[in-house]
Amino acid sequence: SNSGHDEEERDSFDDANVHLCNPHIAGMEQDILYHLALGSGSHDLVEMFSDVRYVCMGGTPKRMESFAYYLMDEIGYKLPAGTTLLDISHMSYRYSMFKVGPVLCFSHGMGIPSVGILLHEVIKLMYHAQCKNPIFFRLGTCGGIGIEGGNLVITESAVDGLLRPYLELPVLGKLQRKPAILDKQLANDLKNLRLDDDPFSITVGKTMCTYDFYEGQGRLDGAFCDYTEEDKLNFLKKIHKENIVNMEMESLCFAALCHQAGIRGAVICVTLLNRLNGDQVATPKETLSNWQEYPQLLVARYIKKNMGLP
Ligand code: R2B
Ligand code: URA
Repeated sequence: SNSGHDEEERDSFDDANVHLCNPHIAGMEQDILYHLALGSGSHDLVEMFSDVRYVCMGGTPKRMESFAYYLMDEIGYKLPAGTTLLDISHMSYRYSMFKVGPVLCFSHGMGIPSVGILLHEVIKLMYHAQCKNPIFFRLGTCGGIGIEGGNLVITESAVDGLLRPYLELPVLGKLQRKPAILDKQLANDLKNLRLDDDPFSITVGKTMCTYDFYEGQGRLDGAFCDYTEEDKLNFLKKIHKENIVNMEMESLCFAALCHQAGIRGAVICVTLLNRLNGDQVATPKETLSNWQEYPQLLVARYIKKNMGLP
């Protein structure tokens, strides 16, 4: 059965605020955002976050911290002399969070359960803080399918390992399905920001989101494997024919929860390898870190342009 509000319901929203599809929150005395180490009772969330317009998330705390510093340069945001960026969620020991003017950067960990918990709390944070029309970005890594390492993929829509375009979640003993729809306009706007001398290509296509990095992505190099290289290649070629151009582990949930909340979202991933040529991530660390700056470069370009900065 389907869940969440439909197009009609969302179109009836007459303001830019983030609305929760949950009648219980408004009646709560306080809401504790446990994994962010924030709360509507303990913090003035409007004072702290109402200016947020862009929410950027990626797997690791370090990458999101360096993205925050990079953004600071790009948008000309200055910290008071002698200070450093604060990890606002450091007390949670779960996720990291850095704020640079209108941009909030989070780490989301690996996989659907981790990004899902974060999204519930960040969407509620947007609601409590009365943020207007925030845009969400996931900046990540992925395995390319027919795309060499060091190139960008922007997700047009996400599917699960059975090629189904929704997130399926057991709720009260029944399977609930949330459609994994992303903003096509936003994906194309991002793609159009590519400059001729960028060292990467940009492909807009479908993303397969899996529950595992090894067997779940058809790798031959996990601790277990009961299929052949031929089985693997047949599958990868089959999904490639269906315009699936990469595999990663969060897009399905990211797309589904953004869509249900009526929030525009985009998933921008750099390929670490072409899965048609292998399974191991063998590229030197130094090169990998350079590649992981490519999604950041593109998203920073989008934010600058959107803010009306040169
Ligand atoms: C991409 O990279 C991680 C696995 O290495 C996972 O979080 C993902 O989606
Ligand atoms: N992340 C994934 O999920 N898969 C890959 O192959 C590379 C990065």
